[in-house]
Amino acid sequence: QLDPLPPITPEFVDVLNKVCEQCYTDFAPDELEVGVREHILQDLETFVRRQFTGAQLQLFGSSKNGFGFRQSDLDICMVLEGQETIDDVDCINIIESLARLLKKHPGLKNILPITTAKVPIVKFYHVRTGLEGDISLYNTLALHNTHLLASYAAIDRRVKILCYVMKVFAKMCDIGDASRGSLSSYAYTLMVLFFLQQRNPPVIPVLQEIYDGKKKPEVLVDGWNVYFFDDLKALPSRWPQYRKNTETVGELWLGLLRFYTEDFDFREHVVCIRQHGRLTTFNKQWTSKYIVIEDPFDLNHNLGAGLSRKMTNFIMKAFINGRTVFGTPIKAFPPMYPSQMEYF
Ligand code: 3AT
Ligand code: MG
Repeated sequence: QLDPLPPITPEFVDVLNKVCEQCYTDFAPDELEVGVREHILQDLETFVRRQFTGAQLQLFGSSKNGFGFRQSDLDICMVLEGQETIDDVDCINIIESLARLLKKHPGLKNILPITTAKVPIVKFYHVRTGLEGDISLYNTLALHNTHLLASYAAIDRRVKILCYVMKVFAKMCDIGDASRGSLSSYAYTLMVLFFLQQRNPPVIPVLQEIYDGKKKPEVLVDGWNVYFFDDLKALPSRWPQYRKNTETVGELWLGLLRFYTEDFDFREHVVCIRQHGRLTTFNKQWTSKYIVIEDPFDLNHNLGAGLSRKMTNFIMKAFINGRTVFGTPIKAFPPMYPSQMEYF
């Protein structure tokens, strides 16, 4: 029941390219803002060490993966020096006492421990910058998936731009907030990366499938193999398809919307960035869900698991509308209103 799309003229590809580039320049933080985040982190670490000697704080998520917005939250992971892991009871206790400590920090407000979530956190609001943030403990896999996403972002400028466009699209269509029953930014980023790996010729490789010798190296974290090829300087000689794809971001963006509405069979296939070969919902025994996105490291984790049927339909409709809007030539898209910009 998809509308047929008219042929895409070179002029319209130009418009699409401009819209995509604009998304990136409007929303990407500059170096100053990156510095501010590091500064807040340092200050928090010093403060937390008053009570937790040997505490080490690290930024992850979009502050580090290359797809951050000016107003993105601060995702912080805390570990204690000399301690490898933590059990659930200790974790909740530390989160609660961390919350009590942070309440004494003059620069923070709205301290809220959340101990019932799968990953317990303390939420906070940083008054001077207006940034929100949360601290989790031993969220080691998240540090690794952040590094994986950052590596993909560093391979090709188009990766970065498309991930921004996707995040803006998701926020604008109201389909990008996992805490309200839709999908997280992380999930949408995985969808973009998967599309870029499946494109012919591919824009990016499958970094988890590049290694020396016959067997994939094993780097175990929480029982999962987090190995991936991260020597990006060596990539051109290790990946024969390097820079073979010469499409523009505009073509790729429309290509992505068409891929997820025309080609990809959600009922049967899994969005899976750790292997190039097809993975089916049947393989994973995840047939009861319509949107299935496998975490690249925690293979038991389906990022679409929390979606209701209604939300799934809502997300699919956003993609179908997106395909029509971005696939129908007009002279130019109207500029965004400042009030819409502030939304991010
Ligand atoms: P925003 O710019 O904040 O929207 P983000 O990439 O920082 O994008 P989140 O703040 O939602 O996304 O998440 C922070 C990081 O936590 C991103 C990823 O490393 C990890 N993460 C988030 N959701 C999941 C998930 N469902 N499974 C595994 N890791 C996750
Ligand atoms: Mg974040």
